[in-house]
Amino acid sequence: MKKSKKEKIVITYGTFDLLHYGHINILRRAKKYGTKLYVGVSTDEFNKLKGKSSHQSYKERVDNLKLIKLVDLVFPEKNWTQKTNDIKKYKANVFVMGSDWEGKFDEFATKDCKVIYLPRTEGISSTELRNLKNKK
Ligand code: C2G
Repeated sequence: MKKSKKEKIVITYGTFDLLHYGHINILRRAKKYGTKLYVGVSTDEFNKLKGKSSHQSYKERVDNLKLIKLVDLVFPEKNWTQKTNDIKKYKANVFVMGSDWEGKFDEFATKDCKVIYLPRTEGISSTELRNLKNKK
């Protein structure tokens, strides 16, 4: 992908099930590290591999993210190893994840792309929201 010299690409990944303010918070803070924010969304198949279930389908999760103004591109996350290629392909400068992943993606840092972890937002999670729905 081409990018202008002034552009600084931030890349991040997640399931983003039942999109909530914890997700919005990390996307907002991530965007501050650059000019464009690219989001890799776990496909339903990859979620199974991760041992995660989601209430919403991949398409529903992607459609919600596309409505967020600060998100410039949404693409599928299909496996653990694609990050090396994504960073190259999208010319990412900063790779952001929440602190629940602290240290897990350090291997993807390059001379052009740093990996940073931002504190998770307390008191909200997709799991809690799924549980609330199931209790109804
Ligand atoms: N997050 C957060 N605060 C919360 C909940 C989530 O900051 N209360 C962050 C997570 O730390 C992550 C992003 O929001 O950076 C997306 O979270 P999930 O949808 O739970 O993503 P996950 O299933 O952990 O997928 O290869 C990486 C994975 O695909 C991450």
